Amino acid sequence: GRFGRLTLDHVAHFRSLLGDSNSALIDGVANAEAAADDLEPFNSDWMRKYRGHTQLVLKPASTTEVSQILKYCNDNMLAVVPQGGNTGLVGGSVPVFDEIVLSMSRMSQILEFDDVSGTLVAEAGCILEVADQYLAARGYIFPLDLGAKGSCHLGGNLSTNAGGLRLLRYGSLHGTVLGIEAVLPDGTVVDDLSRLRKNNTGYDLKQLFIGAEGTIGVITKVSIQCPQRPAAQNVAFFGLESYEHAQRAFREAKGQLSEILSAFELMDEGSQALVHRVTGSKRPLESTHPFYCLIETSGSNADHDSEKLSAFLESVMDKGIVADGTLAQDETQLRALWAWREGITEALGHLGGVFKYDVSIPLAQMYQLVEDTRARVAEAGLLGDDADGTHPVRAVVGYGHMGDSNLHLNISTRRFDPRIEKVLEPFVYEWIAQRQGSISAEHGLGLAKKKYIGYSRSEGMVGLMKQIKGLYDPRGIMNPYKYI
Ligand code: FAD
Ligand code: 2HG
Ligand code: ZN
Repeated sequence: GRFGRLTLDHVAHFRSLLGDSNSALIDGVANAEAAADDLEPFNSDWMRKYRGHTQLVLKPASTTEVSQILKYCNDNMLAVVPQGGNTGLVGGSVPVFDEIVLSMSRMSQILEFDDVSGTLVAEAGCILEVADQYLAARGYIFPLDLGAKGSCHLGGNLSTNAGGLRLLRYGSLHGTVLGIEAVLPDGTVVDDLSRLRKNNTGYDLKQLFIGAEGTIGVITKVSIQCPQRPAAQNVAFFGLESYEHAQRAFREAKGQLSEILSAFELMDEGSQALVHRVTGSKRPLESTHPFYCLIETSGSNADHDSEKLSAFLESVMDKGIVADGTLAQDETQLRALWAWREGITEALGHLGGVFKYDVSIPLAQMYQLVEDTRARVAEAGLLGDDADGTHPVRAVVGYGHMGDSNLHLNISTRRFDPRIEKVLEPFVYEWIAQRQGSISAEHGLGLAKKKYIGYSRSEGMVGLMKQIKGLYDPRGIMNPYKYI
């Protein structure tokens, strides 16, 4: 109600800014039916759980164009959803109603790289994998890696403060991002594109944009500190008899592998069985186990690192911590082992609807959430996976970034069903709040968790966040209905 309705005059104005081609603008205002197919990918999220009804997608090619678009939208009370690769998992990247989608896909250039300091500057629409390949050719690595790397944008990564598979080693984007350029809803360009690590002159405002999910402005450029690419990477995959054993293995890994440890990931048997069901790939170990861990090391000396990893595996097997394990012998095997972890999201997506809970919980209690949720779903009579849909839940599985106390609780179903959601929410959020966890470790709030923020943040904190939102976006046009 409080936003303006898009008219042909508005569209004509945007055409005058961006040009007439379909690569710059998709217009469904003039003829909704003719544009429906072109608009569809911008209206539907990665999980096909959230669906908007935008009639207009704008694809600016420069910061000036972003600024002109936002100023016009602000003046005319037109709501805007910034969109990167549209791989977000909380419904934040698609409209709720008919908000304009501002796609960053045409702002994808790598602008600068300093091969002494490792500083990369790129436009926000640059795809993560493209940036990483560019860096690989120069002996560097992007300090973030995740399963959606082939589609997600750097701007989207910053806006969600994505964590990914190697946060354990390279830290969060709050530490590695050196600067940003962003545009505020009134068209003001925020030039904070520092290339340096140190800058203690006033408030560090760029941090507000990291994890803001497009609610206070649009990130247009990114400057980030990239580490040297490790000369050697090794991967071990092992099976364990209990979650308690996984915790012991993590402690041993930190102690024995210390500086070369770059990932410690956990998967339960349920998650691996589903990946196997979808991919049909041969399982890495001879027999099944209740839990699996994937350990990656990144160092400068291949022989030294693989010796260390083999010694580690031998030691944890001798101590009875690990039941069985395997080491990747070459790059192909390394990728194949990673696929059992990285491929879970995609595999579950193929099987139907997935209820996702991306949570931080103190390690000692982390897997208990999966067990308690499974018991609850079973008690409610929903677990069973039968064809007629009487028991629509296929499996309750857990996996995630054990090294960061970050669990991904996934409930795989035949289709999204409100009966299941009722059993899961607010149960899961209450469970987490009782243990002082976070209801969103790395995916953000978006639409999915907006109303549950109070389980992880006090009223005072939410009040401060609302003040910030009001200051940066006083007319409330940026990604409305989401976040707070
Ligand atoms: P989008 O989905 O397009 O947008 C996400 C949010 O950011 C939206 O609110 C949008 O409005 C906003 N936004 C996008 N671009 C901008 C911009 N330039 N300026 C302002 N706001 C913007 N996340 C993790 O943290 N760790 C993982 O390991 C991980 N693995 C994943 C694996 C798969 C297979 C998938 C599908 C997702 C995964 N994710 C993971 C979710 C993660 O949030 C995204 O993959 C990624 O960070 C989002 O980038 P995107 O460009 O797709 O953003
Ligand atoms: C991962 O770690 C991603 O694989 C996605 O964060 C998790 O699908 C999920 O729940
Ligand atoms: Zn994750």
